[in-house]
Amino acid sequence: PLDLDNIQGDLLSGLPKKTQTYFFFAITNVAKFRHHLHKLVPYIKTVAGVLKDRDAIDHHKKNKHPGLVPMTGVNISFSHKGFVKLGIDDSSLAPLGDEDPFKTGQQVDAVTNLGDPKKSDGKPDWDSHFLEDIHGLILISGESHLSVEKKELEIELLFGVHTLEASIKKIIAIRGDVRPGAESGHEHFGFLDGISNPAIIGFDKNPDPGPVPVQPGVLLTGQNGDNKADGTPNTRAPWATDGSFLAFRYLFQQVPEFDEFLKKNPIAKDGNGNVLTPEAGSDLLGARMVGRWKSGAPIDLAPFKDDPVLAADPKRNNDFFFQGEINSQLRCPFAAHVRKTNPRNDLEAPPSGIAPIPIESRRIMRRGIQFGPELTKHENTSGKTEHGRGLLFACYQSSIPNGFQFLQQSWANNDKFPPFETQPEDPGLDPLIGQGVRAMSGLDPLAEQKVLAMPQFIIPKGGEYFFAPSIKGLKDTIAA
Ligand code: N7H
Repeated sequence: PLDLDNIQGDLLSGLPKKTQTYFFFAITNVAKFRHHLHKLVPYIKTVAGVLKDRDAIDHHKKNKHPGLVPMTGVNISFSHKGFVKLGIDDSSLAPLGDEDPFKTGQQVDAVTNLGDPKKSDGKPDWDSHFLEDIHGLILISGESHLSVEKKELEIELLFGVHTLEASIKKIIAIRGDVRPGAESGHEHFGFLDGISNPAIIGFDKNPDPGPVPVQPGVLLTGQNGDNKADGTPNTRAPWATDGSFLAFRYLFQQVPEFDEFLKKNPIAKDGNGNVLTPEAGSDLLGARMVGRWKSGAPIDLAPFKDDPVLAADPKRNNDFFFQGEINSQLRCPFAAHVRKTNPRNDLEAPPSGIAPIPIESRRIMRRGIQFGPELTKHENTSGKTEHGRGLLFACYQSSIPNGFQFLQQSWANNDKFPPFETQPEDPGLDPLIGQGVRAMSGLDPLAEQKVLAMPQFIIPKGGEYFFAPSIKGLKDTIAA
């Protein structure tokens, strides 16, 4: 069984949050840092701690108490540069050696593999904070700004920030917030997010119907399923087990521009030939780019009309496989964001004569939170972004080359993926996160071969790869 007291809480359960601060730091004094980190360990919320918090939240709701239960959750992770600074041998975390994205860091990976736009100096066109050497990331989540700000101050004090005792320097702290009111749980384009994450064998006791549960090692280092690309198990140093890699991306979203695009390109008729109003045609276009309606209902099950009841039913809203759709984009375009990033039966049950490709090792655990303000009236009328907003994208996996990097590079940025279709048209890039010349087919259900070009709606402005160690790893090795 998994040791839930040894695993950081965000990995398996997700820290409960209405708001969350991402605190990026550099280590300035190694000896002091170890001492301070030792004092931080009791603050760290484990999976067991999160389960207790969730019980408290359920109890609060059941008894119809007003407001939210005050709580915070702290987790910590380190970049390769951080381990180097600390003098810790992290080679077992980078089985690909000098090619390993954890070792090169995301700044290099962004321009060599992820396809991020770059500047004339060869560096990615990022917020300057992410061009600095980031050694670690502290996540602080909670139910209110007050709780999280208080906790952040406490942690800064603990690390002596702004004093002679300082062991770290704050590079940047970014606050994310769940969106207000009815938009809670929806990302800035308006789509419900956080529906599909892998269920974990031995941890999720009654997983909802959907993709098959994955071995714990898809997420956790040193567990069954923590494999190299060739399927053989990774060998991790003892301190580096029960941890997970955190791929962070600072992604800005062009929301008014996205809305304008939908408005300008409404789909004329649904797949049954019914004429759509311009609004309904724009909604269908958005749903076909994402693969779900804004409500969260998957278009594989509700192809031409939103179904809010389906969307709200956890027993049904992730139970689809693009079945019977091989070689067809009628219900869902091949390049739709959720089909690109989790192709389900496109690879696992391909057309007869082609060997299935298991995608267990490609599953990622998505966390993350929205940042930035709601759209202003002026942005709405001008159709132009005036305030930065988007997603603090974060996902966990036991291997970045198998997980995030693969999804971005080999799937989202690859116009020929998924590969087994015999249509004359290519699927195209992921319309949201694909880097390159963004165009996709399949948006018009009655003219699948028609290709629609689109601008960049999501702009990467930073990121790094981190490793979130176990509590034992923190106590006995990193802080020792
Ligand atoms: Fe994506 N969006 O609002 O359109 N994503 N995503 N994502 N995403 C998903 O099923 C979004 C990004 C995945 O199992 C949903 O829970 C936005 C990156 C994966 O069926 C929505 C951004 C990567 C899934 C969005 C963004 C992924 C997924 C449907 C950036 C990895 C699950 C909700 C600003 C490289 C697929 C749900 C599955 C779902 C959106 C980024 C991957 C609505 C706005 C960078 C694996």
